[in-house]
Amino acid sequence: MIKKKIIYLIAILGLFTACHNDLAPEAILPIPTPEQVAWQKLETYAFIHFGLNTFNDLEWGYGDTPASTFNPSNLDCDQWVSVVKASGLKGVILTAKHHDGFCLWPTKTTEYSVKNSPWKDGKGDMVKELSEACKRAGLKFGIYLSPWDRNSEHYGTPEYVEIFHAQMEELLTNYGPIFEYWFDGANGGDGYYGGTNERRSIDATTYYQYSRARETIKRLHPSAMIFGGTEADIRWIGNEHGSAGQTNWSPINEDANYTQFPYGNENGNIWLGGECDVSIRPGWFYHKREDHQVHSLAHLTDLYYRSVGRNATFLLNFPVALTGRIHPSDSTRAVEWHKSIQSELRTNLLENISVKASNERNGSKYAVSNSNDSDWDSYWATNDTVINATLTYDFEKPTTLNRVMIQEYIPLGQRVKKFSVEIEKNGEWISIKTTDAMSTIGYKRILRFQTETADKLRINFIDAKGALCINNVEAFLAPALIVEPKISRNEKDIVTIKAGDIGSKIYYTLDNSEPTIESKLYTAPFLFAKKGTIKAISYDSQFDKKSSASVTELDIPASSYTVVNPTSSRTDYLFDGNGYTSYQLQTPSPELVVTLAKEALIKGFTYTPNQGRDNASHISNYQLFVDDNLVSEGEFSNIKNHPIKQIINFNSVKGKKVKLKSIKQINNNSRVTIGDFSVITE
Ligand code: FUL
Repeated sequence: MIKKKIIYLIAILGLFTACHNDLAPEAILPIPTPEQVAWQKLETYAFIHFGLNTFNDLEWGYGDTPASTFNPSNLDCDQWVSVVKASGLKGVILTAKHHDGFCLWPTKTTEYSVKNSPWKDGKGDMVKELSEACKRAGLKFGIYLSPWDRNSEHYGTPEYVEIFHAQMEELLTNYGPIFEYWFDGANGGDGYYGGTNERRSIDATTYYQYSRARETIKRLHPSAMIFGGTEADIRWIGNEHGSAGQTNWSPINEDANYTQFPYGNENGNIWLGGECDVSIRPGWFYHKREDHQVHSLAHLTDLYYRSVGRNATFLLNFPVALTGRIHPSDSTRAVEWHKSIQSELRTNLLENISVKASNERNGSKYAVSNSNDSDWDSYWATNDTVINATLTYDFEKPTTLNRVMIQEYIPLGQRVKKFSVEIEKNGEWISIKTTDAMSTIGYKRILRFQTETADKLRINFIDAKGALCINNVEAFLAPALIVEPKISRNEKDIVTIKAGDIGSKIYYTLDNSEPTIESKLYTAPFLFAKKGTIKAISYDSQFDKKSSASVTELDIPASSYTVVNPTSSRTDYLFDGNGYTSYQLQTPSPELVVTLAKEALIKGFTYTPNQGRDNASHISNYQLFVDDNLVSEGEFSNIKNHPIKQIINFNSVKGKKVKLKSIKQINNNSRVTIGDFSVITE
């Protein structure tokens, strides 16, 4: 009798568990809103930086150049849109107003806009032109409106806040659906401000009234994602080079600081997916001098894996040129990049392959076959208590692969903390060889590893915050992509060229011609103690493939400089072609004084900030003297968030003695460092 009762109880319990497990796994908080999920699925979209800065050759205009300077000769938003589309990007965000305050639409709030420019006799509206071009092409449209306004006389007062909100209202009511609204965090302080030319500081957390801004945006565009400000839907990834942390949680704590942005937080209390922004060239705005510095195909492809492949989105910027069109070098590269990714991830080797799971949640809805069907909304799940399990894919014949993509079903939260990938080869299981961390997954994780031929593929989910919910696993064989070489010249004027891949050969030219495999073969470092341009390619004979060319313009040799002040043998760090080795200047009057071996026509200089992790000691405002005459002064705009080599040009002057003086460092830091320094000569 007792036995019967026990059997009955077990049966009831079994039924209960079965029914219970038929239910979807419980969400693990925080979870994304449906709009945040839809945004993440866009994966890649474009930025356009265009405005007065373009015509002033600046990154951050001061707000003092007349609106009449804005004069694109051949503006064509359809050309931008066709480049964006051909690059596989799903939308465009336009800098409707950058920090200089110049508005690309005929706003009622200020005279500082296209309406006072010669473009279309002041009758043009670029926000309208681009939003309509996007509609025609089926692309999404987004707005960047800089809160900081270096032109407005009212900046810093309550009046400006009203102007700022009125600008937002105009942009949100007149230009159709907005998918993303971008508030920039930069607040540099000094500006023109109606001619007062002074420093104005505000508390960005309260001054701009971001809750009110959020209400307006969501009232008019409920599904728009807000970037920046105090009430955002998505988060900046913490750098401007387009790369997320190896571990990247979408959850993060509300009060997180910038250092946590690349990684998020396993126990974060809000869901804020990461967005990786990067320009296709060093600067955000167009500068002719960067025409040969468009990022290489290999670099951009790498960034795709470091952003989308690490649970973030990728925002790729096009600095529109003075004509009003995207430069051909940028458009060609962006389309090549899209094709390269398509070819790397073309054929899913796991499609319809037999797969077994070590655990399957009760109920047919969560079957393991959901992990490699083509339906995003179906997923494989484990029972509630099972947080580690394996998936094994059995190839029918030996299959060669070097990429694995895994996706979690994020509407139920991000769960996986640790996993590993193995392949079975001749009956033996071995781990794949990769430098990628196998920690978080989130919306999408793509691992790159050494090419292997396998009979089976196994994914071990080792630790998670709850039952596993995996909606997609794919594998690919990406063709080899040859990485361009790195060229550098040291303090002894010795040039070294390093290949990006083991096994590639390097060919180079010194006469500005394009290198081919007929050019000079690089075998060892060589002396190059003169001004000139070195171009080099890597070539892999195994695949008969070459990289894009690296181009390095070298000015007068390091041996032509004598450092007069400071006197230290370590000042050779300033000329060693390596921004990671830096020299610290002495305060309170931080300056570098050099003399050249002979008089030269000097037309500019370059300052490479320390490329190491210490970014607090960069010069933000400088003066440059030639033979004791002040020839240039100004700011290194955006150096804090984007510490790239700064190139300053001026009208050429003859001289021999050059002094670079730091007037101010970022955050008023007392330390001053220089990674590299060089003059630019005629
Ligand atoms: C930064 C700005 O200061 C840059 O100029 C650029 O617009 C970039 C996207 O954001 O914070």
